Amino acid sequence: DDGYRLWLRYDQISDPEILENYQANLRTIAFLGEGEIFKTAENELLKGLNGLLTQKTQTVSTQTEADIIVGSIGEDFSFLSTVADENPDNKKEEAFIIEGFEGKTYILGTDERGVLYGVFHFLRHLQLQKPIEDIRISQAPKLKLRMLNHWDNLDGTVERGYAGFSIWNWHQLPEFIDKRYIEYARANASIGINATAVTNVNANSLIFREDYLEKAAALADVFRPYGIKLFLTARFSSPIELGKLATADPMDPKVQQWWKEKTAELYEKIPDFGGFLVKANSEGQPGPQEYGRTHAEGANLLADALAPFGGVVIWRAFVYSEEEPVDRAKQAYDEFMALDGQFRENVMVQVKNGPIDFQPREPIHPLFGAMRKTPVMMEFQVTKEYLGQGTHLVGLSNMYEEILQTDTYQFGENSTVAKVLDGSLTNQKLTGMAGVSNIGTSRNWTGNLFAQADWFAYGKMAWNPNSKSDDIFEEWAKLTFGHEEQVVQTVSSLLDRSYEACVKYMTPIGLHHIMGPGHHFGPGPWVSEMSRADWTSVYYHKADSEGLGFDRTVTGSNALEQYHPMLAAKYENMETCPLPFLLWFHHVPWDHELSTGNSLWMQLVREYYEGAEIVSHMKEDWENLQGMVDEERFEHVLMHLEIQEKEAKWWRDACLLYFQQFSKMEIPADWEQPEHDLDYYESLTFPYSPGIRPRW
Ligand code: BDP
Repeated sequence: DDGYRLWLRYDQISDPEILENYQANLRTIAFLGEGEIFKTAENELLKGLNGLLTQKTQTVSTQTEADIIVGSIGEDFSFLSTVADENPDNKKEEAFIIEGFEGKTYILGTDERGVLYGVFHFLRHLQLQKPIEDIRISQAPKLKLRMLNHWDNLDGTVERGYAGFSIWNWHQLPEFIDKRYIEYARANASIGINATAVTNVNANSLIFREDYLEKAAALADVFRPYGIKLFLTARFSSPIELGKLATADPMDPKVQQWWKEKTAELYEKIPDFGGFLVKANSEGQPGPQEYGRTHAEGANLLADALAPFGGVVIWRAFVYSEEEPVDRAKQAYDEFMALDGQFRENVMVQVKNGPIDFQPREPIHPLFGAMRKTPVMMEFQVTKEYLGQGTHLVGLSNMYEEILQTDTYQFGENSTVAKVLDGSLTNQKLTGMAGVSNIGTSRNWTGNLFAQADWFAYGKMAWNPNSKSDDIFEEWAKLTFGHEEQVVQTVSSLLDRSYEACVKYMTPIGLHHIMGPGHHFGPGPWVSEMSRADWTSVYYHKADSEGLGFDRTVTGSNALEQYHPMLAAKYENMETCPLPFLLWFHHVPWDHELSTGNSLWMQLVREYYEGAEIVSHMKEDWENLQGMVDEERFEHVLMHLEIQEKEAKWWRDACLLYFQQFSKMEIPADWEQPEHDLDYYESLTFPYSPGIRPRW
């Protein structure tokens, strides 16, 4: 089994009794609706049932003849409790209900997308072998825009992609439609994703040339029947590069006109185009600041061009200033808080989960809940730039959950990030989440098979940011590997333990940004020479003979003041700051005794060892599944776990040897000692590490 089918494996239901019950009760369907997306729902349901029940499901024209009725939520069905109970969710866009009533199963949506999501949910319900008699499900997405961001370049490479090349074959589009585009849309729709930005945020203006717009339009045509809207990244200097104008100044009427015309051309080709995703004045990308204009002025330029067509601008808050800041963690807040209230109504600000950059663990970004007049959207990583890239098994769902459930306190207690995102606290009309895609040309889509779980989990969290990781793990395990108990248990537990393990063997106790330079592969706490100080490791860990960690309290950069005082209070005291964030906020003496009773040095040593040890246990647990998982997937995962075990030790040994130079303290002599000396680790180079950022 090569994993190509993802979680959509419609093999025959394995439990014979359940199969018999489904076969007897799900023989005929009445489809009461029409439209392109409704048609997709029809095809998907038939395809899924035919596979799961290994029988030919019949389409019938009347409700009386039907076992399953697929249609719209409305008065005709007021006899169903899910329709009658005045649940406000039942009226929201994209909502669905599934209910069993007098021997029939009803799958109804508020709109076509709702029907499609209901159908996929029902198929999953069957895959999970749950009873259908008293089924009663009512769901609506909590966020409106649930999108993937592909960092895919037009030349076919993927920035920070570890699953091969881009699945978009720009060269052969628009004529050649790879079957994968359809499978991609299907997989996304099955977990509720309804938007995708197919080009890299480090953008190329070529995408706006007429022939490339035709190519993009061909993709949009594939996605439309699956309810997915296409977005493109907009390079701010496009009016110069493509339009041959002398400037891209947002206040210049010619520039404004250029964007208006380009946008109109786009909508002619893609009538349901979603809008622009923009990275500006960050890591060399052009932006409004070059003309003395603000991010808001830049975003509004594009927003005005999109407004007549209903499009939105997603403006990223991941910014770098020209001068190097005292604390990089403060930058986005400093720049964007001042602009709150200045953005047009159709602008969303997209904020990474933490203030630095997708580190293994970060506290929440201070903009969540603080920026109130602007819809703030989450940007999570699904790819694993700093989390083991393509090789390590690291279930990101626990990280998503940790961030989403963190209390911002911005509107009193229990103002979690999840609530900020769903707009309920600030009455936002636009809400959303973006995930940086981990998909590529690998046969199994994500390179590492277990990375499929991150794509799946991301979709679930975007649909409902209050989803529970444990449920997601178990569900993914069953959908992907079947129902055998030990398999389900092991797969779920690997996913569950892996995130904490990775944080421990890479960046325990709040360390961050200590990876290899450029490619970001492997440990590099010694990195000190880069074109910017805030790209080095020493800038972040600040190891010296006294201690370790970045003081972000009042005695240091005071980044803490960007948080609500109640949240800041949790972090501000070295004695009470939770250990996972200790070195993020404090410079702690090596011999300082922590709440665990260990000195900082010993805690660091313990955590690095513990992280590596968990990986060894994970590998052993997987080995015990031999014979219970097909050989191809078994070997695939095992080989990756072997690499991970080796690399976890590499991280541990390299980091501890490096920090030991400052602490001058010992690793207990009876513990496994580092295999090599520090010089060896520092001398390693990785010229062809995958996923590297190409020059733009
Ligand atoms: C960093 C990546 C870089 C991206 C950047 C971004 O190293 O490749 O371009 O984020 O998000 O994590 O724009």
